[in-house]
Amino acid sequence: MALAFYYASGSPYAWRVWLALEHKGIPYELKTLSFDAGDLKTPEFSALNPRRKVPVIVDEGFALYESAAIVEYLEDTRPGEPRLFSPAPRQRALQRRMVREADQYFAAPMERLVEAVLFTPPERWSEEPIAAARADLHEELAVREKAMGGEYLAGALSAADFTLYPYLALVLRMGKRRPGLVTADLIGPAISAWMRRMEALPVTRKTWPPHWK
Ligand SMILES: N[C@@H](CCC(=O)N[C@@H](CS)C(=O)NCC(=O)O)C(=O)O
Repeated sequence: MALAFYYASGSPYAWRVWLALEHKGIPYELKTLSFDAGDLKTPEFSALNPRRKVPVIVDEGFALYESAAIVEYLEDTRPGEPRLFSPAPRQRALQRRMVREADQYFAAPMERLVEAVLFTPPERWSEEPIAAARADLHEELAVREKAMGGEYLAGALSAADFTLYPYLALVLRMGKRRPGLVTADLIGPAISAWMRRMEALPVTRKTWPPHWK
């Protein structure tokens, strides 16, 4: 039985898992849910994730939610190439640290921006929360920019890249909605080049959020 993957278009957390599944070449059955249709509020879905959020996987009867845990589970249960984490403990630790940093320091202001820009109609946009979230993202991106040494965030393409990329892609998308949000000073040259590299990957093309096309 193929692993079931519960997904919703536009969720950066679900996108991370989709990238991981594709990267590792794990067969899966995509179960696309709709926020608007209330698919996440059904008793069936609540039984899989009482928090009623995507992503969720069900692997041979084992249901798991929280995207970072899912990615680690995929690597643990399907070890070997292609990898999501380096087998070398120090490199692996750096990749895990970057996953944690993205979740801790980038996702929070990104979510505030989603609330302030995507979930608020333009006529009710408020400058203060948008500017504050943008400033936090700017600070975090400056840290990433300085740390950028190679083609990917930490050695070979890894879970660290699959975590930050969807977050940043969502910020860029919000920039299209709200002029002045994503200006040249927000993202440095090294991170911009990394974004283009990530964008060109076949796994990214394949998993691009359907409603963004
Ligand atoms: N920490 C969770 C976050 C998951 C999350 O917040 N998912 C959102 C979509 S981006 C969701 O399903 N929200 C439910 C809703 O808005 O009703 C993870 O990493 O899996």
